[in-house]
Amino acid sequence: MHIRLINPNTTASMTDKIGAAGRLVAAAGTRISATNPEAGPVSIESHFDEAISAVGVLEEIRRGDKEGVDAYVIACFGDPGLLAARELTAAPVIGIAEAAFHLATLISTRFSVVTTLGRTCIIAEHLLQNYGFAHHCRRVRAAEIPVLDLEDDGACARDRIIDECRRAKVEDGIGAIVLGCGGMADLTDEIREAVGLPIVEGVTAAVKLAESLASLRLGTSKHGDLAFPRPKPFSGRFDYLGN
Ligand code: 2AL
Repeated sequence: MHIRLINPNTTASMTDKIGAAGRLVAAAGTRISATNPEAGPVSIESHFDEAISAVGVLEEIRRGDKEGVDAYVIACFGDPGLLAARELTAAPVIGIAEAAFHLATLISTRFSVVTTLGRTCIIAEHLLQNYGFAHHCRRVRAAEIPVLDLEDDGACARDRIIDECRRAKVEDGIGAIVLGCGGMADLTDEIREAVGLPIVEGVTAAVKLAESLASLRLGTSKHGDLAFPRPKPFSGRFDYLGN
């Protein structure tokens, strides 16, 4: 089974980290590969970044299908391009936010999310509402770190995340915390030990869900709205997408 982790931003060190986190939890016999788009934002921390990154995600899905990938993970906490990706492929596609929310509800009645910058909290809040998880989430919190601080060992990002998780544990009345960025994928064990709560991390959650779906031979439904897009010409620089 080949699972492709798509990091929607173009920072190669984060892509490598996401791949390594996936390999640590993958079953024997599961192949994990990690890619990122050739072009797009180096980090995703706004609606604009998300919109641009979605095109790169969809290009990676097209490439993966030509290579025979069995399941995909979109490894950014806004799940950019998720439904469009599902239209493009018959393989399962899992977003890390939806994966983490699902797993958090199986081990706690209430959870909080700890993400990067305050301005991105609304992205997670919209997803919670759209996915039907809003009642399970007490609060979306920000450690106020830019995403790329997670790539910089000297930036104390880990300590700020742990501080915010400790505040969530004391103030939110929760049983678990969801980490709100793909770049946090290597921090789960340290944060769990420092905070003393179950810490649900989306990349690893999504890998296990993708493995489950693929091994159950459950692919994205091609009946209804997730059917392949209707063939049509695309103009200008998107003409390669047309048929
Ligand atoms: C993210 C993420 O997971 N990757 C990225 O570049 N931005 N999300 C976030 N809330 O910071």
